[in-house]
Amino acid sequence: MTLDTILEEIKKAETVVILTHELPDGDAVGSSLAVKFALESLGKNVDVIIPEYPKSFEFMPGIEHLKKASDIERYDLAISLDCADYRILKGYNKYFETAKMRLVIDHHGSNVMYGDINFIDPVAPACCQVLIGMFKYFGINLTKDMATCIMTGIITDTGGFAYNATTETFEFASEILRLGVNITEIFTKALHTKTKANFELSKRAMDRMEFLENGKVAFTYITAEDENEVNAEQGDYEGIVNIGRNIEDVEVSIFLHEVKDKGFKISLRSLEYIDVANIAIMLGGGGHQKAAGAYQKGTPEQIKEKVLIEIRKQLRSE
Ligand SMILES: [Mn+2]
Repeated sequence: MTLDTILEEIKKAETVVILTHELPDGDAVGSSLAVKFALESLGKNVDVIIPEYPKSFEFMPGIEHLKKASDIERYDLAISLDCADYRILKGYNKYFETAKMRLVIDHHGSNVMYGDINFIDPVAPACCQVLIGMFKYFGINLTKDMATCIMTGIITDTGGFAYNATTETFEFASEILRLGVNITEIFTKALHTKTKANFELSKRAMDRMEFLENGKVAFTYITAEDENEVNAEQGDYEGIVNIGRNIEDVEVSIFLHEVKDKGFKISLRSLEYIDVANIAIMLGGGGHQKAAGAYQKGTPEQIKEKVLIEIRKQLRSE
């Protein structure tokens, strides 16, 4: 079984590096820290390379140990978490490529299986949830710190248990309450508290919001200039895509934000029947049925038209 092979590789490795996708979210950071704690409990030497992360995650245990880079040239084992496509690790993927063994753990159905070993559970609403069963199988003792990191990933990726949560999600939530994990703090810090810059960016995004296709599609964007003007930091655009999705009659929300050298990151959210993963794949990205993304170059107007072409195909077949 894959899990036995994974445990064998972990046991063999002396040096381990953990990597995740760019613009790391709560699931990326949470799963990385949880795996670090778990492997350290097995006596491993573990580096997590996450050069930048949103300030709102500063409450997470172990976050002070994240590294920007490493001196180790060749790790025994590299683990990629929450990262569907290895191109996303760009800039830091040298640690992945040079490692003696490469392991991919993820929950994206669109994962391209770029590891020597791939463990993908597309039913899990967060990569963090994939870890729960894995740690149990390995006999790793769940600590309060580990559980806090895992829960942060689950709460952020499910929008506070609203999307794709499974029975296992709630079973785990009940289990970790007994460990004394402060779920309220996770909700408050990782989900509810918005930075002032996020608020200012949201205002601009709302002002620009357009409703298309008889109100079924909401579209908006923010530019690098907007982010500069409000002194935005990484992650300050988080959640803006949901503003459109939460409006009456809207089935798909499209939100663009500019990313240096890459054009715009397109974030897509759907409510019921549109499969945004499909749309993202057509645009060179990926994701889940109701939450997906891709990068595109061009003006917001040009990108909007491209996305609309794909959305219309699905609206027509409804
Ligand atoms: Mn995730």
